[in-house]
Amino acid sequence: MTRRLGVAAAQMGPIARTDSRQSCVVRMSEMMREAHAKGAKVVVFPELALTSFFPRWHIEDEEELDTFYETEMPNAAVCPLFDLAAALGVGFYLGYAELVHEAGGGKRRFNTSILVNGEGAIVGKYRKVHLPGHAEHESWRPFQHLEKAYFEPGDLGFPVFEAFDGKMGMCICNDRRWPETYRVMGLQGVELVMLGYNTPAHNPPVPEHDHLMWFHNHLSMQAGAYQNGNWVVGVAKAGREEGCDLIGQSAIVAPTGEIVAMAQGVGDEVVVVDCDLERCDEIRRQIFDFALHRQPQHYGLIAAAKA
Ligand code: CDV
Repeated sequence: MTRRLGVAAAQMGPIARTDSRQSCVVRMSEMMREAHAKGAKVVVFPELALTSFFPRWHIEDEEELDTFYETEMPNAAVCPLFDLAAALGVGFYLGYAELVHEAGGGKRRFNTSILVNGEGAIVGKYRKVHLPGHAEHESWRPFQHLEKAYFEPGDLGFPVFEAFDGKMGMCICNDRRWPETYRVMGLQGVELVMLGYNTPAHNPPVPEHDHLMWFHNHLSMQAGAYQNGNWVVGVAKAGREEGCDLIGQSAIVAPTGEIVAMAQGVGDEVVVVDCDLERCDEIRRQIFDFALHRQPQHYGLIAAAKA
């Protein structure tokens, strides 16, 4: 028995600080059309796909900072993408910065992704749990990574959604490096984990790891796929963005841990794989049968607040 789902990794090249959301949506729409023509039913776009990766800048003016966030979804700028999805019958994963205005006048900020179905309706939402970087301006860095200042950790956990005739999960960038991310979704039977990333090729605190950035990217996603028996689609914003090199190598990983397709360059590029969601069972029954082999009485430390 097979249960096939055409999945597209829609890698994006750089987005300049002055690029409009509309121009990003035009690029994404073009890729959605290509993905559809290649048989895809769901298209995965990167993390923070509507703007340049703004945590690289120390932005003191709150009004200016707010311009990088979406206060509603969908909104006028992204409506053409939702409309196209509905017209083609293709769903998508989209990463964006979310600003929530609270009743008392407060603001909450999240690094968010949504899952949209083939009717153009939002069927899932995720807020990034693992925020890398730092909360204060650090002048020694060649570029900042202020996610800890510009977002709070997600408050939705790692939900799994019934969509596309399967069980879909989401995470965002740094989440992909943490085994707990996949395991919490694995325990809910996730079959396909979608994720977008912005990963600089240079890691200022540990430059001796720079040559390993590509390896660690794939290592994390391949381990997450194999150890939980699910597909992983990891999609980069890649290339030289505002002087900062971002890694590419967007990949689709089978539940066996094998990379079955990968982007070749660091620009806008669509990679499509016909994923058989039934293949999750191969690993879940034969290797990692959770019900049969897990020993959670020995795993308490993993969920303890502090080790
Ligand atoms: N956007 C990210 O979460 N980037 C991190 C970098 C800073 C290491 C990542 O894990 O790829």
